[in-house]
Amino acid sequence: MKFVDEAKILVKAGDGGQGCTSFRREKFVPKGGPDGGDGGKGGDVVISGSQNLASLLDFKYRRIFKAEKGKNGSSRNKRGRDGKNLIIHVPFGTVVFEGSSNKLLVDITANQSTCIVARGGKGGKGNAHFVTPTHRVPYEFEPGEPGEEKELLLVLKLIADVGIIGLPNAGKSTLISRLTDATPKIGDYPFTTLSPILGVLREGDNAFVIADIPGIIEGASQGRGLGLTFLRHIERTRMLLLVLDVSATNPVEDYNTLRHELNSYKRGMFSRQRIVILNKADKVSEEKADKWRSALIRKKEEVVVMSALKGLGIDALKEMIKMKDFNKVAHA
Ligand SMILES: Nc1nc2c(ncn2[C@@H]2O[C@H](COP(=O)(O)OP(=O)(O)OP(=O)(O)O)[C@@H](O)[C@H]2O)c(=O)[nH]1
Ligand SMILES: [Mg+2]
Repeated sequence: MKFVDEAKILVKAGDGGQGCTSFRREKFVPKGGPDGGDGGKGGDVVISGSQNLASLLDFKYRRIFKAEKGKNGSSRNKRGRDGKNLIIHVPFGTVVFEGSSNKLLVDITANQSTCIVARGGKGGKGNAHFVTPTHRVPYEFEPGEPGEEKELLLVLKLIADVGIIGLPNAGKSTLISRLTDATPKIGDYPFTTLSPILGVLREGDNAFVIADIPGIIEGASQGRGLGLTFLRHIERTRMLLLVLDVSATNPVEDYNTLRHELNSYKRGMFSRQRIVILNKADKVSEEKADKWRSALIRKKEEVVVMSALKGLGIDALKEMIKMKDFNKVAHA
């Protein structure tokens, strides 16, 4: 399935129903008092989080969402029926902005899973409301109020505990396939992964949602490559796994690039918990791996040397993820 993480839609809440002008008809009374009922309220447009959705793809095909109008009032003081609310289902992690002002309307999470984004119009008053002692035969009625109409920008930020980040071809997808139940595409070329992938790592009673995103290159924070668009998906993770290819010319330089791009994307992105992974250790000598490991330890990093392809060091990494998360909770 194609992954879509941004969409623009138009929402229109229902207009209120019109009030009614009518007079009672009774035997021997040619014109009774006014009995025109009020119009019903227009339906609201509601955004609601759904477990079953993982992308905003549906919004590529349908962009206009209208809630039902309120019904008009009728005689015998009958109020028109209210319009039905229209519920738009979005994946958890969707942030909703008002298109015209860029104002944040709601961030759909488990804590706030629904929000009215456009309010239906009030129904108009029927002529029964306009009667006074000196105005016994009122013909006045109100039209319903129009429902709100808005352009919305939906932006999906995946909700994951751990984010995997690295230059293209470093072995990120191979790693998530080792850590979780995910089965991503793996290829011996850069930009194999074109959209984020989620997997779940179960460790005893703990479960971590892990996100693998497309590779980051120098300049990603300025929009180069695919990086910037996808950095938003690791914006909210608690922990980062920085994957470096230990057989590259200079893994420490790659580390510096990642650090720079993350910090330029958003301040504080690099200050969260992280583990640096020197991957593809099967391709280099032990001395070489040790050299880069020491260089990164001098930068105060916690480092795991491993081979995602051969499955070496996976258990140690799993343990470290669990311990780090445990420590964080213990110190919170
Ligand atoms: N020798 C060796 N090769 C590996 C290792 N891990 C991954 N590879 C290979 O490196 C290549 C890239 O792996 P991917 O997992 O697709 O890398 P990626 O970081 O997800 O790449 P992009 O999605 O393009 O950014 C594939 O050919 C993998 O088989 C490893 O530990 N050792
Ligand atoms: Mg990949």
